[in-house]
Amino acid sequence: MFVDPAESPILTKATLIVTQVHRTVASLEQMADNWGHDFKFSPIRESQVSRAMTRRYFKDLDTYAESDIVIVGAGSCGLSTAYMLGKARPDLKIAIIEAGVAPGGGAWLGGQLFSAMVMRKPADAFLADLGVPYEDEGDFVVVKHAALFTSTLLSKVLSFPNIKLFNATAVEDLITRPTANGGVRVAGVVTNWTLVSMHHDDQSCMDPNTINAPIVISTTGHDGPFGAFSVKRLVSMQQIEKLGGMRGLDMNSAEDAIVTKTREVIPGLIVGGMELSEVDGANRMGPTFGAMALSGVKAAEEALKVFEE
Ligand code: AHZ
Repeated sequence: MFVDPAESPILTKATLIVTQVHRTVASLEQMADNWGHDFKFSPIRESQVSRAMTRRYFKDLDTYAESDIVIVGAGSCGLSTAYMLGKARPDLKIAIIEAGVAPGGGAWLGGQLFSAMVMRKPADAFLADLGVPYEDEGDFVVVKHAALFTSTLLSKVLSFPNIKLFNATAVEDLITRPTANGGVRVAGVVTNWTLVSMHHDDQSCMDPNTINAPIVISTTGHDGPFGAFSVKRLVSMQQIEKLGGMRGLDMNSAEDAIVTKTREVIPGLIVGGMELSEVDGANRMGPTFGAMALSGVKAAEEALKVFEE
């Protein structure tokens, strides 16, 4: 049967894509004709580059100074949280603050510098939703390279128009407000360039910046130079008595515990991922990442309850 392409939306779309591909190939071919002789980029003045970057960055700082949700830490849990939130609520302003230059935390490799990433079922549902291919090994699945998971997740998160990642920026403190019952709620974060945060001991007068938000989701990983940041601050703020401290490795109990315990630890502060193991004294799971993805899904659901009320 002959189908007129103009009559079929699928064929029309396919024709469009093919045309775009042809155009790109054609222009690359033209470019190749000029290698070595008069190759020319379009002209630019240096200040245009500077303004193109800084104008956008400062507009973002202005826009996200009042956010709906701040996610602290762009590891596997924080990025999974952001992905679910971005999909569910394009109307919310979501800022991600990541101390490192490179977002992704420990999820660029599967474990001990090996490439493959293991996720136990049912976390395969998250991979399927994301569109990351995997090999099915029965009770668990394997992504051929952890970087495929992290780069796919990152590219989807960064494509949401309502999510802004501020990397090379550290959360140095939490904004707090007193509650009616004499407690404390978290109402935002205090930020600084990470390089500045690392030099408070040898430089003075480097006051921070702030972001107000009714919900902060902290996913800063287990204790380390930056890790477990928010929950350690809760102890010094006397909002929790002491940390349980991450326990030894037990994959089975650790992953279940992290997902089960993902919650609002004090009003306004949801904690997910390995940061939680420090609060609750949960085991670590080592190189299995299903709990990070599903803790992110649960953290997003906990946050959305606030905006649905
Ligand atoms: O740079 C940190 C990392 O990218 C970032 N971060 C930490 N403190 C911060 C702060 N401000 C801004 N104060 C901060 N950013 O948080 C990110 C945490 O990522 P992660 O991969 O370390 O944590 P996760 O909980 O998403 O994933 C844990 C992965 C692990 S650890 C582990 C084990 O040790 O057994 N097993 C798994 C699966």
